[in-house]
Amino acid sequence: MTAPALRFGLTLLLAATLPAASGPKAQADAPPAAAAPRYDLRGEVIALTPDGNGLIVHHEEIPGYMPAMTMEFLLQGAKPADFREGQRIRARMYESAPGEFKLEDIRTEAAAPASAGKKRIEHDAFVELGERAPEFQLLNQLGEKVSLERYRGQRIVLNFIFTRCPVATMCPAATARMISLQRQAAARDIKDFQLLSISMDPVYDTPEVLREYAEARGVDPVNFQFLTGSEASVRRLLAQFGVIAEPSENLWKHTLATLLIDRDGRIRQRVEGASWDPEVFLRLLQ
Ligand SMILES: [Cu+2]
Repeated sequence: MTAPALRFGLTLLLAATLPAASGPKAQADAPPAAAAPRYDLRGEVIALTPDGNGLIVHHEEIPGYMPAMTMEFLLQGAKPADFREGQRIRARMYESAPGEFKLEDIRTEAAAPASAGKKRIEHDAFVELGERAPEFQLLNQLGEKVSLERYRGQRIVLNFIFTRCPVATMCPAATARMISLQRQAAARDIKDFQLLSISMDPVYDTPEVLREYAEARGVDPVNFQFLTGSEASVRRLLAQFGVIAEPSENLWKHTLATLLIDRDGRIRQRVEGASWDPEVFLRLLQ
């Protein structure tokens, strides 16, 4: 990854995930939009941005400029609402302002033809509400193997966090809500559900680290597990569940989502961010 590409990608995610923080830093060497060089881009639409003003796109490598990554784009000459998740696009990309990227001349492409590449794309495809949640093989905080299949017949509330998260309003707040959910469910005698928090930082978050994290917060492991696994399997799950995590000076710049998976393994509810109301899930679990 080239240094400028890394910096732009991170600045973009910082702006996207921490709106209260200062915006992209001015970069004196950024060219004005009209003169900015254009790059051919191919990729897949992951989602509309939370504010609806842009698209989150997983794009292929742009040789000599940027590696394959998932990032946000503003659109020139098209509306984000004209696109849907999973759509393949081609476009020209340019840096419209420091750390801000735009797509122009956007064309949709037919689904990739049957080829070696197709399997990978399907495997990483974003899973929508009502669809079956992707299967996974991970380890819990006790070092036990955990697969989604193991909980067939139960409801699952699932999110992604990492133990070193330094942003109080992000992972720490999300974990506090999961704990509150667990306690309120116990108080109301709600059964047959599991809380699963998958680490987006699996290299650091070993089962031992996750066990300490859980114990320090008084988590009852009977139905609340913290999961980790191989870097590749976690990256794939993040893509499938539409959660973005990119390396940054804060370790990971990331989005958050909490999902409810029903007894048949289908995604029934999805709430973005860390400030969700446990009551939303308690009502569905009741
Ligand atoms: Cu975090």
